[in-house]
Order: sequence, then C-alpha cells, then structure tokens
Amino acid sequence: MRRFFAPAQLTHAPTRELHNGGFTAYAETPERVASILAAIGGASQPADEGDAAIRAVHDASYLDFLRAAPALWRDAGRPGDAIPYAFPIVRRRALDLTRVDALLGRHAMDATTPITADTWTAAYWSGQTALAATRAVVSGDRAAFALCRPPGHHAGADYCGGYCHLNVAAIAAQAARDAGCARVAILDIDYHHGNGTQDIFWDRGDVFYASVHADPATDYPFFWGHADERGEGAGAGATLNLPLPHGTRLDAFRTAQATALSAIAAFAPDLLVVSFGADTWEGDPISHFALTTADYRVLAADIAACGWPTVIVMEGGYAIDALGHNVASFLAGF
Ligand code: SP5
Ligand code: ZN
Repeated sequence: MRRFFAPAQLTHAPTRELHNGGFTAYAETPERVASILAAIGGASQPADEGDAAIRAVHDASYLDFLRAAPALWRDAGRPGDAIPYAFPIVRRRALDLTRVDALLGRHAMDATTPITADTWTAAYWSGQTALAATRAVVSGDRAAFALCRPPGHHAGADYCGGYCHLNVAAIAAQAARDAGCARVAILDIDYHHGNGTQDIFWDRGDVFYASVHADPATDYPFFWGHADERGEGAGAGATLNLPLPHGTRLDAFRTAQATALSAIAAFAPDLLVVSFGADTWEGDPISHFALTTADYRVLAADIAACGWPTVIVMEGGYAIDALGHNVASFLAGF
C-alpha cells in the first residue's frame, strides 16, 4: 500500500490549548508523525496539485481567513497563536467582519484549535497528502494511506475545530466524486464524531457518511453525532451515527463497525474513505475506549474484506509512543 506524507505538515505546532478552564500542552503534535513514520517505514511526498480540490469543499472566505489570520492577530498586537473567544451562535448571518476576534469566532467551532503562522501551509499539504492517496486509488491501487496532519474531520466547509483545519476526508471524497466515482462512502472510526464531515455531506445523497464514536452525550463534539442524525433532503438516510459508551472494547466496536459496513454495502460505493483515528486505543490520553494494538488489525481486515477501493486518511490518536504501532497494525490488517 502506498503511503503519503509531506514534511511541510510538521510546521503547524501550536504551543497550548484551552482545556478544562486552563491552558495545557497541545495534544495534536508533530511528534505524532515521527511515531507513525518510524513504525510504517516512511512515506512518499505528494505532488502539489494546487487548491482546486480544496476549494471544492471549503468556502473561499474561510480559506482566505486561514491564510490571513496570523497577520491580523499579530497586527492586533497579540502574542502567540490566534485563538477565538466569541462565537455567533444566535445570529450566524452575513456580516462584513474585519476584527480578527470576529473572524476567528465566525470560522471556528471551539477555542481549542489555534491558528499559527504555519497552519495554512501545513493544512494545505495535509490536503495534498489526502489527494495523492485518492489519485492512487482512483488510478487503480487497491488502497492507499494518507498520513494527514493536521487532521480534518471536525472541520466544516467554513470552520475549524478539534485540531482540524481542512477536512481531508471530505477533500478525498469530493475529489473521488469529481474523478468519476458516482458514489463515495466515508467510514469514520476516530474516537470522536466527525461533525465537519457530516455537515459537509449532510444534504447530499452521493456521499454516505457512517461514524462509530464516543457518545456525544459525554464526549466532544457534544452537539453532533447523536443516533437520530440521519441527513436531510437528498441526503436523508445517507448519514449513520453509532455512538458507544466509555470503556468500549473490540467486540462492541467491531459490531458497530459491521453495522456501518452493512449500511455502506447497501449504498454500494465505488470508493471508500476511512477516517482512521487511533484515539480509540486503551491508553489514549484524551479518550475513553479500550481497543488494543492488535484490535486494529481485526478492524482493518473487516473493512478490507468488503472489497471497495479504499483511501485511509489519518485523523486523531494522541498516545505518541503507541500511535505508530497502532497505525502499523491497522495497515497490516488491511
Ligand atoms: C481529530 C481529533 O481527534 N480531535 C479531537 C479533538 C478533541 N477535543 C476535545 C478534547 C480536548 C482534550 N484536550 C487535552 C489537552 C491535553 N494537554
Ligand atoms: Zn479524535
């Protein structure tokens, strides 16, 4: 299986994040990548194909904001990374916003996802990595792995959040659609619900979104991922959420994943995108499932057995030392 990664993805390195009322070390670090590359034996540099496939998913105003935010923040006299604090939850209407704090709040879903001077470049190359893997699979590879970082599944068409800036799974799925795949499915098995991916395809019937994740009654992102969210309009029935409780082990996770795979099989996709997070691991520092390193081999084999051309994109996973072994186990099982 070909693997892709661009060194520019390492440059995004926020110093801290808001957590439980104070600042702590940022969990989504460049060291995650070193752990994965060491365990999977390296990766190829993706081509730079420009931003057309990114613009096919994200609003132009949001992309302009990601590029401009660091300078606006600095010009406002602020030290460190740009972080929002006010959000337009009641009146999310068209306004000509100029103040950096207003722009930050308009284009973020939380205060845990700083924007640095390098964020745009790193996220851009995370997108190129997802696209390179998608091109490989559309061209006939059975599967490919995109070592995306920053991750993507919490980012919507016009907002960042949850350590995510560009939705790499959505960029891969849309690129596959535009390359001729009539139906694309996304299986999201990160610990957290992929609210951004769900939002982007919520009212579309051509991209099926299925997610197995921690119950949003107890876990981030709280406002999305409940079992009764099934899509709307042309997308009615093309979203499937399977929330699970703290302490979930392989048996329950595998059963839920099988339910997701059955629904995807009924949809009959031409291509599958897997949003893979290893934050379901038993020792993850921010999560509460109990999968073992060996379990990832089983879960990946179940996905591979379905036979769909598959693009695997990296999402979360924060236990640095185990992360590489967990990713390697998943790729070996596939
Ligand atoms: C892609 C992904 O897995 N995003 C997860 C975002 C979760 N955000 C809520 C939990 C924040 C926990 N912060 C821990 C800080 C440790 N220093
Ligand atoms: Zn996660």
